[in-house]
Amino acid sequence: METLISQGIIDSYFGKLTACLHLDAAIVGGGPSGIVCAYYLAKQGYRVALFDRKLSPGGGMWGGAMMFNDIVVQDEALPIIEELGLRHKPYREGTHIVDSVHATAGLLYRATEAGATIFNCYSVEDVVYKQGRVGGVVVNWTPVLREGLHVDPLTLAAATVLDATGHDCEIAKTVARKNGVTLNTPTGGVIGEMSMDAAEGERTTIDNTKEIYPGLFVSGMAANGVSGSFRMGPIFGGMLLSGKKAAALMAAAIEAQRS
Ligand code: 48F
Repeated sequence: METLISQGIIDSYFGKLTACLHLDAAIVGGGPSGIVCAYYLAKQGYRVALFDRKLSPGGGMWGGAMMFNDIVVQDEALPIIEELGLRHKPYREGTHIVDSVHATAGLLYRATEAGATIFNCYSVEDVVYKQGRVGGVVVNWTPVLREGLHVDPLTLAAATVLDATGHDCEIAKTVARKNGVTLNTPTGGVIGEMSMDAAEGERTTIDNTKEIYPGLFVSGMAANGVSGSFRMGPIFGGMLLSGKKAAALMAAAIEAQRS
């Protein structure tokens, strides 16, 4: 029995990993924008994997605000909340309250049910960069990086890569720093986020969701971070709408590469 259990996990896990060696979309970061993007792409039949460095993907959504585990979403994002089947209750002035644990678990469930594969405990430490295009992700175990062990990574190819790493915009920073390239941002580099303006931050998160370098897209707080826009705190409509917009942009880019 003991080795049967082990064999089952080994067979299944390496089958899953092998199936992800050539992806349509590699999503870096399992916060709300990344998970929603994974859901919409997987639902359309694209081969999608999401990588999160933590044991429990979900990013900044689990904890609500200061660990008060509720979040706020606005009317504009309600169609996504309803499509995903998340419970919500109306609040005031066009806003709604969603239990943050229910919402995060629900997003993860719906993305995987749609066909996205989630790899937890994976840190994306670099990208594949060829002929002026981002074409995959370079991954390693989070514990390897935390321990500072000198262990080489694995590489997975992807037609599109999403930086959904939140406030730190890690992938955009890595691409700019290592390759000396100009990004599609107001300065050509990663500007870094501004202080709190919830309404403006929500609006610009969606505007800033775009392809910032051939093959590399940004969503969520990373989108505002690269373009130097405001943070917004525990209101999540912009994150959900950003993930949906990223999925549409990436689907178009995948189709363009296929034709
Ligand atoms: O920050 P995060 O939740 O991303 P998001 O989708 O949402 C932002 C909101 O949660 C909130 C906010 C708006 O209301 O301001 O902060 O922009 O999640 C980012 C995820 O990326 C993972 C990290 O563990 C987190 O779960 N991550 C970051 N860098 C890497 C990574 C990396 N290099 N490799 C793998 N995962």
